[in-house]
Amino acid sequence: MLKKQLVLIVDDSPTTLNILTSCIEKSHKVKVATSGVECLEMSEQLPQPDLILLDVTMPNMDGYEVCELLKSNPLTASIPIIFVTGLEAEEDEERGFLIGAVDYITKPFSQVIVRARVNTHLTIKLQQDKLNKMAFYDQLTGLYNRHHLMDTAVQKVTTAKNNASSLWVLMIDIDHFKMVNDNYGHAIGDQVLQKVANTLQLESSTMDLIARSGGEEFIILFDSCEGEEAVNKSVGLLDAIESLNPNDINITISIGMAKLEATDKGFDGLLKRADDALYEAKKNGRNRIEI
Ligand code: GH3
Ligand code: MG
Ligand code: MG
Ligand code: MG
Repeated sequence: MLKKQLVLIVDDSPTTLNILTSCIEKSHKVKVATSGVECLEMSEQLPQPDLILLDVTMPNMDGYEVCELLKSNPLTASIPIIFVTGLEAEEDEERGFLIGAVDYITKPFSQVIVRARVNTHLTIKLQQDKLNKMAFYDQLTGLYNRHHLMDTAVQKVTTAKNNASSLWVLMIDIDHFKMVNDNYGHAIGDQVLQKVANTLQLESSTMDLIARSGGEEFIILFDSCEGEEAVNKSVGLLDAIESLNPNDINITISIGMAKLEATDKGFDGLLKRADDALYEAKKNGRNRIEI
C-alpha cells in the first residue's frame, strides 16, 4: 500500500482548520499550523508536507509572504501551495499564482471541490517526486547520479571560491571489478556494487556529496575540509572497503584526490586532476590513494 501523503493546513481560524481537516483526513495525513511562522517551521521538518493549504489573511505574516519565503528556500521550494482565502478579487488570485501557488480556492468553499483539487495536486506531486528521483539518483545504488553530481559540483566550486574555503574531489574506482563479474556473474557484481556504495555512504559524513559516476566508479566531494582531514577521511574509505568482504569477495578501491586551487575556473580541471591521480593509483599497484 502506498504511503499516505501529508497535507499541512495553515489558517488562523480554528473553525476553518477543522472543516478543511475533516475534508481530507480520511485519505491523507494532516498537520495544522495557525500562523505563517509555524507553517515555515513545519515545512522544513521531516517528513515534509506534500502539499500546503494556505490562508492569506493572518496576523503578523500573511499567506503571500509565507508563500514567497517557502518558494525562495531550496528546502521548501518544491512543495505545492494552494491558497484557501476569503480574498476574491481577480488581482488577489493572480498575485497568488504569480508568486508560485498551484491553485487558488475562495471561501466559502465546497468541501467536495477542495477534496478534488487536493487529490489532483497530490497526484501531480507524487509524479514529480518520481521524476526527480529518476533524474537525480542512480537506480542500482540509490546514490546521486553523475548528472546531479556535476550540477552540484559547479555550485560548490562557486561557493568555495567566494568563501575562500576548500573543496576536495575524490575519484574512486573498484579494483579489478571485471574479475568479480567474470568469476561470480553480473548479479553478484551488482550486489557488490550496492554494498560498496552503501559502505562509502556510511563512511562519509552527511556533508559530503557522494555519487555513482558510472559503472564501478564513484565521486565524492569534501567541503571545507583541510588537507590532513581530507586524507584521513579517504584512508577511512579505503580501509572500510578493504575490510568489507561483500559476498565473501575481497574488494579494494583506488582513490585519486585533487584540491580546488585558486587558478581553477570551474570543476573540469579539478576533476581532471582527480582522474589523473586515480590513474597513478592504479599504475602504482591499486588499493591506494594518490593526490
Ligand atoms: P581496474 O582495477 O583497472 O579498474 O580494473 P576493472 O576490472 O575494475 O576495470 P574495467 O574498466 O576493465 O572493468 C570494469 C567492469 O565493471 C566492467 C563492467 O562489466 C563492470 N560494470 C560496470 N557497470 C556495472 C554494473 O552496473 N554492474 C555490474 N555487475 N558490473 C558493472
Ligand atoms: Mg485568516
Ligand atoms: Mg573503471
Ligand atoms: Mg575498476
